[in-house]
Amino acid sequence: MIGELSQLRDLFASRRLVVVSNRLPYNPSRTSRGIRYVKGSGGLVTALDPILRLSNGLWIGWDGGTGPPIKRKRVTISEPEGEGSYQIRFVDLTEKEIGHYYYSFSNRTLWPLFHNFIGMSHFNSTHWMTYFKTNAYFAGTTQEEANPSDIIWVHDYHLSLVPKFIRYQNPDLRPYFFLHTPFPPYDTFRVLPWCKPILEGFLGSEKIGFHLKRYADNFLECVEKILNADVDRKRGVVELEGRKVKVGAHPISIDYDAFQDMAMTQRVDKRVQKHRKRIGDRVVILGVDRLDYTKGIKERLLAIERFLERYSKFRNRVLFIQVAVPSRTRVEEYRVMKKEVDETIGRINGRFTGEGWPPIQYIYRSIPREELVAYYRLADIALVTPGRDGMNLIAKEYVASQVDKKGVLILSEFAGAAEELTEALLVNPYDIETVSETIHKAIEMPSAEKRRRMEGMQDLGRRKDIYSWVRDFFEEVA
Ligand code: GDG
Repeated sequence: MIGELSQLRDLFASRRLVVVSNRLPYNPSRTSRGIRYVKGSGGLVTALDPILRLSNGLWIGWDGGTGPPIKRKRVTISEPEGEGSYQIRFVDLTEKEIGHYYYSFSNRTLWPLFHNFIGMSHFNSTHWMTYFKTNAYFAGTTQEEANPSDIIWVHDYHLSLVPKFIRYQNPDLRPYFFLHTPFPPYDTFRVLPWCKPILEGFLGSEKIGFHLKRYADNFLECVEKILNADVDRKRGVVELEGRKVKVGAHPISIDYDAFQDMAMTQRVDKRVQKHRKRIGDRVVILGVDRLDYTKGIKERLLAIERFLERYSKFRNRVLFIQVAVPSRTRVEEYRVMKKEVDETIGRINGRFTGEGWPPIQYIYRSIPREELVAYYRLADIALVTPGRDGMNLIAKEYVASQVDKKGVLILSEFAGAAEELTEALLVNPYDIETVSETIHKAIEMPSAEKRRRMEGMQDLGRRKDIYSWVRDFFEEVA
């Protein structure tokens, strides 16, 4: 990692990094001592925060609208001291923009479609128009702030039109783009009435990154068939209007050392011991997700129920801890799903509590990173079973935090992470019977096999961390 960091330092010391994403990495919050900026907890923030600091960079985005209104356009983030600083630039959104651009077109049209949940996609031209205009607004703000010598990196499906708008507004600016979700197959993507302008939006970039080759191939097929553009699928190059756009696979990762180091601290150790005292020698199975229908939480609960039905000797011998972080609570599908999850947990706990413990402990909130790592270290089994997931960082964080190498990762074959974490027990999350059998297999697995599998995944995690992800993505940039 040291080598990678110094290479990144060289690159970004001469060229400022400007990140553009829907959400800013820090959210304003009112305290008795005035407004404080609180760091978000997502994977992208953890990844890019140190890199923005070393490049004295700029992050452009929306503050999420939950904190106090901010009158200033820009704020410098300089805490913690001694770790460099960077600026954040606010993009203010109106209620209508938040409703149409964010909650509707981004999260009720593109999100389900990109995850292959076509039936859940809503197609509404008013929402599309606001998405279009809001993307133009993000691009305008970027154009106001950036110089041709900057490296501009636009992120995710919310901002798919931004690269084209930036280039249109100022041809000297050369944006890069990364998509954090899957990119669906041609037959799914072509259902979108605005599939053409979305592809053209992506192609305003110098380079487009996806987690997997499969997603990049899907994209290239769509470009070829929908835009009739010149595509070299083997080299991953699109030729358009006399320009070449590179398209490639760059699986995102985590700050592996940071997770491992935290897992080894005394504070985490104490937390683990405290939990163990409470739980005794029960087998701990862990799920951690944003509460999202793509994450397969309902099916996972059914697999736990089936496991308890089939293997009665394990009743009162296992505890399933599900951490669910509230997400997109204004969207109807998310509210419906929350109700279903609540009811399913109630039913299973009612059915199997008997004289012993409720088998499911449900934590519906975001927990501090240290507590999360303690759960990762504690868990005998991590059940990471999304119905579809671009990558899934929880799987990688669990592996990094398993310093005792006693745990088993059960991973959905539909998570991008399954392509790298091949020593996990891979399952089809919709096959409830097999998932319940796999839980049993994980419990019975000999310690030597657990260790061997975990070490294999840890080797990979150490070699391919978040710093190598950024370095590889910008490999060709001088
Ligand atoms: C999108 C793609 C892709 C979660 N709960 C807590 C918490 N987290 C942090 C985890 C992790 C992140 O949130 C979740 O990352 P995922 O990758 O699992 O999922 P998405 O949010 O859907 O992310 C996904 C990712 O982008 C990156 O490209 O992998 O496929 O959908 O980092 O640590 N953090 C804290 N408390 C929690 O309760 N502190």
